[in-house]
Amino acid sequence: MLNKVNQTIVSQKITQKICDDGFVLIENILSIHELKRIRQLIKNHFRHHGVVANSGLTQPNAAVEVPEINWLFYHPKILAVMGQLLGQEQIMFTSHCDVHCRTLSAWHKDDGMKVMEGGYFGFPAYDQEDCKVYKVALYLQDHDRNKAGLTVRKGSHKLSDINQGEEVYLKTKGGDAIIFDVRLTHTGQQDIYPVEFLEKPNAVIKKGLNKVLKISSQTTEQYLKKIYDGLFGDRLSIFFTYGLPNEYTKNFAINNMKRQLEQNKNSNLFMSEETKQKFLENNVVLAEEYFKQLKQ
Ligand SMILES: O=C(O)CCC(=O)C(=O)O
Ligand SMILES: [Fe+2]
Repeated sequence: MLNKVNQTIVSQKITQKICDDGFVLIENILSIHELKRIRQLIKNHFRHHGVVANSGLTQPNAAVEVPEINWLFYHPKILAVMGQLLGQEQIMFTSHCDVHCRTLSAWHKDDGMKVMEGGYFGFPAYDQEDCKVYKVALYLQDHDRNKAGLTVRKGSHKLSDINQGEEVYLKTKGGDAIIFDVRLTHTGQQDIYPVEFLEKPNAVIKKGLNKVLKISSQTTEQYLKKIYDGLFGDRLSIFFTYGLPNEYTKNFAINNMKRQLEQNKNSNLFMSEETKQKFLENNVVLAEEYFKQLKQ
């Protein structure tokens, strides 16, 4: 157990690290029991719901659409870490939550610059110090022996060019959390094969099927992805976002919610009264207070 002085040193270190590098990795934030529970809830959800995206399934606006997982958003350990990173007890929950199943990814930032004019902040906010909007990424299985977890570009939350910044692959175990600045350049699993030793066989199979059976490489990729998904299991992940209670976080939340609604093709904006109460009890203010303007 850490004593109080050591705890303070650890928390100062991670607060400095997220400011400098744009990300931190916190091990074992969920217990094995919690991990099992959340995996089951998400698997059940994707049996009948979700939006087809990035070669897999995604559920945007999961804070509203999947109320069964709301306990995660006021999980004591997650709130304690967010409070430390944001440097104050009162923080804001943005209502952003995307849940993914078997999706692929490419280098991007989550500041919405590719989604709308000026991005979710309304302008490129790479040099703004008060802009502290941090995303929690939970990968719900181990990624310490494959390359299907999160890769980030260190320090890139201060840079607009997505090709800049040292590439760092984050070896996570199920139950760990990565917390990163939404302006950080990052990518999830980019290739259909999640481990390096399949790179060559994959290329040979693709070429062979393409040449001999005249199957297009896109169709081949779809078949191979199914096989790899079957072999390596469902790759599940959850992303949700908090920030300092200020204009940056408010604008991020409102504009990000527009994107989530667009993807879901609905206008479900608000969490339940019970969930709201839980947040308030934990000193978390809700960006959804500002969503009234999104009502049609
Ligand atoms: O697919 C992944 O692992 C990354 C997902 C991601 O970056 C996102 O949801 O913004
Ligand atoms: Fe992202």
